Amino acid sequence: MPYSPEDQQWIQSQLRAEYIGREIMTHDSVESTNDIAKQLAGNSDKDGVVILADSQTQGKGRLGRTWYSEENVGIYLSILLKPALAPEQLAQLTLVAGVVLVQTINEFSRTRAYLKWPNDVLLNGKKVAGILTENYQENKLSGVILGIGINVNHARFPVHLQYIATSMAMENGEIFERLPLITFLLNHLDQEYRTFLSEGVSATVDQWNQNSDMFGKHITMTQGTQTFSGTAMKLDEEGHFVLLTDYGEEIAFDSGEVTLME
Ligand code: BT5
Repeated sequence: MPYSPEDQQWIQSQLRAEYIGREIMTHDSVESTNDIAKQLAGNSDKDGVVILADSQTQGKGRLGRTWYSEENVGIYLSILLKPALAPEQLAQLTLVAGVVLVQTINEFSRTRAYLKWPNDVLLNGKKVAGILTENYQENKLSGVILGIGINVNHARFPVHLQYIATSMAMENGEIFERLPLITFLLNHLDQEYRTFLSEGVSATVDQWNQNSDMFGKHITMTQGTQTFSGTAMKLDEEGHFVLLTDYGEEIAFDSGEVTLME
């Protein structure tokens, strides 16, 4: 079911947010909630607005990839944030969102979710949620769009995703209500985001390290045309991903794609 006006009111009534979620806009089907948030970027009073859709016809992943966004069963939302962040902080904001996202899923799921760097949440090794952070810059205006997709009640996935994607329902054998997940997510994101702006990323990094099960595992890291293999060590204080290569060299990455080898 698409979100009703009552659903929107209920979400709004549950939000304690000072910043994120001061305003919620719900839609049935859209191309991409990130794109709608971008269209609002010119309005100075839309800082912290949340765009929530029941389905997306052109949901976006990173690097031109697509996000499968079936109706009724998922959460697809984007948040418009106005303070301009340096590119370094943009990657850190993905970590902030990741920590809150994994905590939200674990609040409701009996099967424990873990973070996979840089922007995935996994349940039993399959992707249950993803984050897309985009910078925008237009007519001297700049800011960030934070997009979050969660597979909540999907019963199955298209063939091309069936071995890599899962839903909270598939891993727990039960159906979850979307609205409490949404309000938990937004309330906690508001808190973490404000802490991040005032105190920096260090508390987030600690939480991130505690909520990932990649460390100590053998991985390959692909960045552009280069591939490195070695052991995943941790996120360092700035949130860079530290790899100990098979040749004994430590390299810190600020972007890249990780493939688990075991
Ligand atoms: C992401 O990209 O994981 C970012 C996903 C962000 C989606 C949200 S939904 C609300 C907002 N509006 C948007 O338009 N987007 C955001 P990436 O790491 O590039 O992963 C994309 C890859 O994950 C695809 O190439 C598929 O292999 C896989 N995939 C696609 N749909 C999936 C799904 N629903 N669940 C799990 N994996 C999926």
